Amino acid sequence: MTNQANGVKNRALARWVAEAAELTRPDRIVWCDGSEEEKARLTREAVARGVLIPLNPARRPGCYLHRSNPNDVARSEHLTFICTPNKDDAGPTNNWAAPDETYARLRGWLKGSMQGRTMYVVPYVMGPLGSPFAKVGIELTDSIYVALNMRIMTRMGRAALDLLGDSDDFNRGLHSTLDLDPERRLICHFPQDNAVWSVGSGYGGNALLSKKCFALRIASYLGHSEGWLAEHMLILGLESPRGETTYIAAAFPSACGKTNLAMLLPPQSFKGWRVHTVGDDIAWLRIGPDGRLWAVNPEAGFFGVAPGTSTKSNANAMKTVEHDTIFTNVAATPDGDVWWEGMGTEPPPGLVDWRGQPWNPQSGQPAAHPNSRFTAPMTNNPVLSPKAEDPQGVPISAIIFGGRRASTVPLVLEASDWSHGVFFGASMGSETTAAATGKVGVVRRDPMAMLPFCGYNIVDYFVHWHEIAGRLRNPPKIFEVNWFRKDRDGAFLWPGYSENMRVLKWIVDRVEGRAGAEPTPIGMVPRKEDLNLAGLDIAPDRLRQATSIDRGEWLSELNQIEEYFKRLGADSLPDFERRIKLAREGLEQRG
Ligand code: SAT
Ligand code: MN
Repeated sequence: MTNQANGVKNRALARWVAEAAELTRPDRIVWCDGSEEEKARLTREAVARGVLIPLNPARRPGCYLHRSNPNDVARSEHLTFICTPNKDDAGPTNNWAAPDETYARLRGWLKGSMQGRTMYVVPYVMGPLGSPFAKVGIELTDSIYVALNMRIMTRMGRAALDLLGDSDDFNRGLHSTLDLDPERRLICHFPQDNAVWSVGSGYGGNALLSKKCFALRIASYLGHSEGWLAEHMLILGLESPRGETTYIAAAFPSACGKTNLAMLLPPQSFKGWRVHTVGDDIAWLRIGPDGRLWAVNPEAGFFGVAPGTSTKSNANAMKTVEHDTIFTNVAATPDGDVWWEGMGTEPPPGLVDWRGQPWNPQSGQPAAHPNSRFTAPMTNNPVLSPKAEDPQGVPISAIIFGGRRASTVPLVLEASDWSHGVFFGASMGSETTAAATGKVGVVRRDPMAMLPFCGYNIVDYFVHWHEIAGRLRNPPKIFEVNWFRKDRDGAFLWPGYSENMRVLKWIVDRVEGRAGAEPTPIGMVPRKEDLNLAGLDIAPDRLRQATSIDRGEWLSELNQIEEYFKRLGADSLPDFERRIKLAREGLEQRG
């Protein structure tokens, strides 16, 4: 076995890599340094092995296509485990397994699993370099695709080893694709050890251990004990024509438009308004010395959903993926470009589908997988915030919770205070999407969009959210949004995309105390005159439907929320009980 661990002085790291190699028996160990030379070398090798297919450099310079195993196209939540000594520490929303048994079982699977393969040692930093938020992870992986994606998604290489120094405080990620057999696929988290072992999958959140595994599940656990929050939130800066920027963090479940909102282009009538992206998926939030909530995006790239991304839905994402991007499971055109459903162009003849088969438009099958993705460096984004690399992060003035709901939830609601906002987040629901394996389109409760990502007991997580308030001197206002409400015929009531700017503007105006609102038993809603609707062609009746609170729908929603909290064991949280009671009383009085 060759091992280029030259000059690696960190003994804890060297020892751990040696242990993992002893178990998995790779032919070679390659320590990634993050250099351009290394990127070129790994890319050449991935191309030679058919892992990456080069795209036409005239159309997509520096871009590659990867086709995953068709059985491995989304996160596998049923195979994702939190392994804590006590089952109760994982709580009612997580799959739990005992740490010792799980290590033993995985060791059995991993024995010799890297024979004939290379083990890549991928050191990375989450959070801006020099930031008090920054944390180091090391992923050991036998997937060259993972190593190349990690290079885009994180600050990968030398910088991480430099930051680590001789400390043993780093996330230990061990990843092997084995033979991609779903019967031997498990994604296991050991919060007490700051470790993740993931086997049998090479896809996205299952395999890029920096992302959901470390930056959300493990980090939420660390945040709980250290007094901060790791959240499934985009971060954006909204700059007014006067040059004042307000920062907003927003939680939505996977594949509900977080990337689109984070890169939003305001409509024509909003002259001088600009959105800047700080992050599109994950936020680490801490209370600053000024008593405000400060946020960084721990990632350095975007792992965005391709289908539905178009010049209309997200012109900035289309620019972001013009170069130096890895596409996964999209369709390929005969001239070496990419295509997906909802790209806004007709499928060209001769298209090859995500499986690598000639695509037949009559087949009724999509050409790109619904969860096909692009991995692009955040610096490709034309509206990247100048604060994206700021070690201190950005001060958050508003938090948004959002889901995909065909009915009931209005376009936007404002909470009366922080704890009311925690109730919004804890009770939110969304229709399921293709981002996780399972049935698509059924409403499931997804507290704070963290259901698959909270690495500890969700009831403790709610309490942690409540307790944060006690230390905030200037808490952000909290809102709930729903861009996806439909009329009786199933048509969307609100145009969405760029027009969501109108809702963001109202939110900023509410933060500044400039806009009006109407109280309802559920929360504050904007009246027609409170929203800037200039240049928007929407029938007053449709706007009314989009923003209305239906008594019957909400009485039944509150029953469902109450039942859900009971199932979690969160019904005894005094504030939740009070919120439900107040909302019910208000609705009954409305008659
Ligand atoms: O596959 S990922 O978990 O990285 C994407 C997502 O589901 O948000
Ligand atoms: Mn996500």
